[in-house]
Amino acid sequence: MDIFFSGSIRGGRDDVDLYGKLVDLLQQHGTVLSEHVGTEGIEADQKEAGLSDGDIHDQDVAWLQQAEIVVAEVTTPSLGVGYELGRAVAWEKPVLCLYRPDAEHELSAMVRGNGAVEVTEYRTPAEVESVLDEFVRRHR
Ligand code: 6K6
Repeated sequence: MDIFFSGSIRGGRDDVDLYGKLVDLLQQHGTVLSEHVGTEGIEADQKEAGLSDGDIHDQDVAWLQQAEIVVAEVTTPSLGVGYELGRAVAWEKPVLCLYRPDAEHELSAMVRGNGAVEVTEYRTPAEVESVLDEFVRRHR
């Protein structure tokens, strides 16, 4: 199964270690096309590789289109994550958003109020494991 994982990059990298753990969990179910979102130093790596913002946009949108499911960590607000969620919903992809309710920012109404998006609140990656299992099973 091809999976797109979405998480903040320029919106802030405070949660990068958590994204890495979520990517590890998702890799038990298939190929995480966007696994780089959970990797530290991605901006530097990609600048070194000579990738422009246009290259990154086009690659990510192609992976998003290819993916069978989309999982987003939405606790750190990010324009790019919001954009990817909008595209995924328009393509009628199954979308699961993971949100930590003790966070500084209240979740956007455009996510929580979106009937086409599932939102799960959690505190630790261990709590998400069974949610991911069940979400994958339903959309396989
Ligand atoms: C940019 C220029 C040179 O290197 C970079 C590295 N940046 C990105 N690389 C890969 N994916 C990205 C990058 N910036 C944003 N994205 C996509 O948008 C990812 O799929 C994330 O889910 C989302 C994050 O958006 P922002 O607005 O928080 O950056």
